[in-house]
Amino acid sequence: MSMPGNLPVVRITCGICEIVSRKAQSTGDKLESDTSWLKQKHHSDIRRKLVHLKLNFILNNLQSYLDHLKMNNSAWPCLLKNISQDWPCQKEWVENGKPNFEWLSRKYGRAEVPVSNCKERYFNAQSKCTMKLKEFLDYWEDYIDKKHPEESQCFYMKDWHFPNENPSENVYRVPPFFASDWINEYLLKDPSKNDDYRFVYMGPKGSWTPLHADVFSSFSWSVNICGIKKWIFFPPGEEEKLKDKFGKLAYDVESEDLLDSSKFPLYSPSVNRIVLIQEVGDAIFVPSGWHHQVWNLDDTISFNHNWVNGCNISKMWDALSQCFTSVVREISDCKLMDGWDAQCQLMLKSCFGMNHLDFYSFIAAIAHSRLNCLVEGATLEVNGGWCLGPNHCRFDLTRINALLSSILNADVSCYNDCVDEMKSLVSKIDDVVSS
Ligand SMILES: O=C(O)CCC(=O)C(=O)O
Ligand SMILES: [Fe+2]
Repeated sequence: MSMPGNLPVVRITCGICEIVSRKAQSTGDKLESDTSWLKQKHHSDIRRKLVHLKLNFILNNLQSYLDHLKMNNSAWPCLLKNISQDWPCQKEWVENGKPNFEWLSRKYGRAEVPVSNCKERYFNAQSKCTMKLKEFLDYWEDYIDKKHPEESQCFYMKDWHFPNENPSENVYRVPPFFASDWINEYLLKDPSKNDDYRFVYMGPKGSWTPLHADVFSSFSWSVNICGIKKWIFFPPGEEEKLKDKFGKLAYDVESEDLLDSSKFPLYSPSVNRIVLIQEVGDAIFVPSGWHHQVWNLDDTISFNHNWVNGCNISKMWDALSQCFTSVVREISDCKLMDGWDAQCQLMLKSCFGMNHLDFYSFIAAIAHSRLNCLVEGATLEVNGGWCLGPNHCRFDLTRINALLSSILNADVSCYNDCVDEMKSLVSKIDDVVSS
């Protein structure tokens, strides 16, 4: 794995390093090749973590990505180069490095799209509305013509389910690294669900996404076909230091408020973080549970998916269990009322997006498709037209069995009605995997 010499894009930094990095930039140094800052005493923690990483966060091929995952147990963000050059949207949606407003308006202008107002906070997110895509694109073009004035509105078109709404258009292809994606595979197999976690984001320079961790504790990936994004990642656990005295997560990690210890008592500039700059054609891999904040440093269009597979399914289960615990705590005073269990499941679905039975149906469906492949000797075609072979099916089944066995051992009462079905699935998997 070598680091391309002409790409001064990766900074691995703590809050204090941000200061170092700004200094280094102003003197024209390439910080990524200058690791002297790591020798400073206050970086011992980062240094320890980086010893085996050799500062390699830019990866050039599938093998380096697999090495990265193996080395870091999927736990570190990374950036993959040259992903979108063959995508039709790279040519059709972008002209001279800017969105092709005319093309996008003509083809998709009538679509109703979700838009966030980046200057209007709504609790810990941004206020949202819907617009016709044409209306958004007209606003954006005008904003560029006026040179992105500070005082103007800053709208960001986010979470447009483009592939779901345009199923016959193959404007991009899921990169092979991200092909094993149980959630979208499951949802797309059943058109009645009419849901997916595949999105297009379009935002002017200055638009941004507040600090958050992703739905279901999933992975996400994002590819820019136009523009530049700046990502700040916080390793799991560090977000505790980004909470205010009421335990509420910061909205903007770059806000001066964080430096006020009467508001954010646990914050210090040395909170560990990784900063990555994503340029055109770059894919960013966001690991499960890493909080992140994102800025569009230029007019940017990206494709994003959330995904779960055998590597992070146990994290999704942990997140569901944690959400269930909070629901139970919240309505514990009504425990003796009729229908309390059902009410907990209803609330779990509304705050997590799935209840216990939904989760089981999801992993059971994934297990059955893999069992079918192994028993029938077939290959499994997944999102992007990639095929998963028998070893991959075995890997997925092994992970599902580990999870189901731990759920059965923990005696989770919401599964009382399907314990027999779960046990029989576990033993079928054991039989097929060991044969
Ligand atoms: O690009 C953005 O503004 C946010 C993307 C994001 O949070 C993600 O892909 O997980
Ligand atoms: Fe995210």
